[in-house]
Amino acid sequence: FAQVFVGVFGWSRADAKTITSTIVVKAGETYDGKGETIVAVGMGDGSQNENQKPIFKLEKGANLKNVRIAAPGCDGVHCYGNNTITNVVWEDVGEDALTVKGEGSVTINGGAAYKASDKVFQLNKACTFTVKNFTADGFGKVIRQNGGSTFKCTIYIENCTFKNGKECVARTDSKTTQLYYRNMSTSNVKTNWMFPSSSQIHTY
Ligand code: ADA
Ligand code: CA
Ligand code: CA
Ligand code: CA
Repeated sequence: FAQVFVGVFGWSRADAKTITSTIVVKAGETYDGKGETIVAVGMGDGSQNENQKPIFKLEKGANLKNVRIAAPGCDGVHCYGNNTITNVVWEDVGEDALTVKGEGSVTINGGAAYKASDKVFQLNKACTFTVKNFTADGFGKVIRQNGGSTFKCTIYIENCTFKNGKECVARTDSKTTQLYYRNMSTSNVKTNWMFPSSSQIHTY
C-alpha cells in the first residue's frame, strides 16, 4: 500500500482513515464506511491482550456496513444487541473480531475475517447470532460462547466458508445453546463443533 506521513503517528496507509478512539454508533443509526479502511492507533496492538479498545461500539439497535478494519484489529466490534453488520472485513483480527455484549439479535451478513489468533466471534450475552455469506480464513474458533457460561444462544450459520481453523467452527459449554447450519464449507478445520451434546447441532 502507498504510505503517507500523518502527524505524530508516522507512516500510514494512504487509503486508510486513522482513528485514536472508539467510534460509537448510536441506537437506530447505521455507520456506512462506503468501503473505507480504518487503522487504529493507540488502541491496542492486536495481540491476545484482553485490555484493548474496540474499534466500533454499536449501541443497541445500531448497525455497521462497508468497512475494512486493518491491523491492529484491537478488540474489534462490540455489539449491544439488535445489530446488523453488513460487508465488514477484518483484515487481521486482533484479540477477537466481534463481541456480543448485550442481549438481542446480532446478524453478520457478508464480509470476511482473516488471521485470528483465536476467536473471531465472542458471545458474552444470550443472543440470536446469525452469520451468513461470510468467510473466515485463519482462526482458532469462529464462534465461542464465553467459557463456562450457561445462558442460551441460538446460532445460525448459512452460506459460509471457513478455512484453516486450529480448533473448531463453534464452541460452547452451555447445554441450552442450539446451532443451526446450512451450506457451510470447511477446509483444514480441525473439527466443526465443540458442544456438550451433538443433539444441540441441527441443519435447516
Ligand atoms: C476471554 C475472557 C473473558 C472475556 C472474553 C472477551 O474469554 O476470559 O472474560 O474478556 O475473553 O470478551 O474477549
Ligand atoms: Ca478474549
Ligand atoms: Ca491477528
Ligand atoms: Ca475480546
